[in-house]
Amino acid sequence: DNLEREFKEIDSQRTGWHALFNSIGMDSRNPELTSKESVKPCNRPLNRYRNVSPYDHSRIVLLNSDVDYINANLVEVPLADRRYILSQGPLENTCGHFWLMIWQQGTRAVVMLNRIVENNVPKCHQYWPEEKGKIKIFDDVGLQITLLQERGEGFYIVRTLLVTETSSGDCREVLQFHYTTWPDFQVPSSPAAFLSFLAAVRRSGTLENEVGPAVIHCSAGIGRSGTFCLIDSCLLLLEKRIFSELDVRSILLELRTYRMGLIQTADQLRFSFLGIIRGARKILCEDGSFDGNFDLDDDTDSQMQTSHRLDSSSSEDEGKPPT
Ligand code: PTR
Ligand code: PTR
Repeated sequence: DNLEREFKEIDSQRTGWHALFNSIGMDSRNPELTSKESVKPCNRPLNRYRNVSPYDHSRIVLLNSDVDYINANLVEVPLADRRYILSQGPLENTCGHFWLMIWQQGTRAVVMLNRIVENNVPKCHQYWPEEKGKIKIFDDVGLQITLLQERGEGFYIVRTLLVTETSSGDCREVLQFHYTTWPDFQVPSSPAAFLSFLAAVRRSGTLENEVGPAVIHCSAGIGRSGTFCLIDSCLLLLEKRIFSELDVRSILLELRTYRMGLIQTADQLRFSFLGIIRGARKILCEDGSFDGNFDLDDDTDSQMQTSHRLDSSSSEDEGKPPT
């Protein structure tokens, strides 16, 4: 309720969300945290965008491999008992590293929030086989990936992939939840759509602590991926009733100490509040018992609609993949 009051208050001010977003800091880099590995000459070609680097302290280190670097961080929310790996969308020369990370970290799901090509610009390399039964082989890391199953759910697709270590024959199934309708620097069509996607990921059990951290990625792995993690972790904190009042801003600042630039626009920040409020209503409904299902029946609360669009000042600035 406090959150809802805060939301309405910020919404009522013409520059409210931009002001809040700016107060959190447009400058995505935390000056106290280093990203020395990412700028080493050997690692530069492994970054999709030159202005998006993993902090050294939380970067994922690849083991037993010629290359130990990948543009990905472990992002933790200790109070919610949640961990995620946030990663850039793989480049052609980092797809093997991406799968090696998944294999070594015990990951059970990949949450992909972008499309391979957006506005005619490649945003991510096709890192999984496109046809059922087909295999993609990554000799550089000794892994092969098979597409076992693919199920369309309208605005997202769930794929079952099999990761096999070529040398031992050991294998593990990994689910990929692919949200196909969320343009970069923008927000999903509605909180209800996003929350039903989140509920599907949660139901699979792949975000739980008994398995390795899920890999969340978009193109840069900061804007859309940050929005996903902020909503999920804030809802989890509410479910666990850790706080009587939830301070979304400070949770975001905390998340940003693990990976830079999480949440890229004022509109994504507004959408996060919206998702948390809508999700929290479901959690805190009637008897207070939460069935783990965010599928919402009504999405018509006019004041909460996303039709209130911010004229986002951020123009699309595509970083070129390093050459
Ligand atoms: N160089 C790009 C920029 O700053 O515009 C990097 C970038 C690209 C940042 C996409 C964020 C992006 O969005 P997302 O993290 O949602 O893929
Ligand atoms: N050909 C690359 C480009 O698209 O700009 C060259 C390049 C990329 C050079 C990244 C340097 C880069 O890293 P940094 O910005 O850290 O110097």
